Amino acid sequence: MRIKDYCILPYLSSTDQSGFPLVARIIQIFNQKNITIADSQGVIYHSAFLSGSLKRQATLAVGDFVRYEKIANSYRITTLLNRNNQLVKNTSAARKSVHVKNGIQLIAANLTDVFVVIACDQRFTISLLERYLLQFQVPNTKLRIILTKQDFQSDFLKIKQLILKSYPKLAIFAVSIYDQPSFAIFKKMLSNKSTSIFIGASGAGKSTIINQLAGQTLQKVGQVRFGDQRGKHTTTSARFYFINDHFGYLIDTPGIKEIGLTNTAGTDVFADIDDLAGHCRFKNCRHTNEPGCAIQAAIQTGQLDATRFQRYEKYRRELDHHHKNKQGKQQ
Ligand SMILES: Nc1nc2c(ncn2[C@@H]2O[C@H](COP(=O)(O)OP(=O)(O)O)[C@@H](O)[C@H]2O)c(=O)[nH]1
Ligand SMILES: [Mg+2]
Ligand SMILES: [Zn+2]
Repeated sequence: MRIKDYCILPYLSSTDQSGFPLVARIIQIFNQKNITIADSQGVIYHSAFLSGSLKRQATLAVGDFVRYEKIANSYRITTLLNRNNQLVKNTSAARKSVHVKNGIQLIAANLTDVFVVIACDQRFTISLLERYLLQFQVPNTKLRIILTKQDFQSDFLKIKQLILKSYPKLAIFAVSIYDQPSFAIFKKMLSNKSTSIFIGASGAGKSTIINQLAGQTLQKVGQVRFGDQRGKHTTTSARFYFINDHFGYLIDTPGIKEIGLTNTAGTDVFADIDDLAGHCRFKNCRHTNEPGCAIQAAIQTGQLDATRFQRYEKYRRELDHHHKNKQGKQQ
């Protein structure tokens, strides 16, 4: 059987850092002095802490690769290694913690798969979906939409129709606890190389999915999932799980309330609109009533939905506002 290496070994060989044996992965963060890390042999160390300079310089997250050293009976994290990617969200600028800096909350790093979990019994809007797609499509990951509670049949059909109307090419997967085989879709999507994150509102069914995946294999191989044994039922910070090689590493997260946009690089949600804008007669077209505006023309012919374009403009203003604020703070 393969050892649980927390994807440290492939990371080291891809970044040519094999000369540094004391590399670990962050698997849970309670605070700066209480961080759980795992090494490439699968050994877990509790209560690791950040070095003074790391405390000042960096925000850290679950999934980060770090260097550490042993000090007496403790482990000091000394260096944050380069990230392949990171998943972040906007948060109150007043907050400060090991995950938060300048109003940006770091949720997790070094991911391969992002699962946006949306429940059919909760309020759904296309704008909510678009925010997920814009904010959480991070580089080098695959983003997928999971509709949970498919047993709420009429809501499920309504939501699915709504999504496909605006985004006919989007892959949507549906699960229900009353339909055990529905969870088999994850077997095809996950692998022993994956580090997957589940994000969505509180009550969306994120923890249920992870429990379902664990349940199936727990019965078969009797493996126990790890984590602190304090028996908290609700997830208060992002948390790593290993169930078996099939599923790689899974990260459960607390419920997201609002998705403020900070960064939409790498997303193609509005590629069609960007493309149209490139065909306007004037480079600085504001797409209102300028002659030769390709966007207004597309709205006239019904090719582009006017309300979708309004939302696009709203997201753009929000992003501009965020970047201006951020620049202001850095000066
Ligand atoms: N009807 C129904 N309820 C579900 C389903 N999946 C989860 N739930 C329920 O939804 C509630 C929230 O689930 P949970 O996994 O804790 O959500 P989380 O906050 O996203 O982790 C729990 O009471 C679950 O039993 C489902 O497929 N159908
Ligand atoms: Mg949960
Ligand atoms: Zn235009």
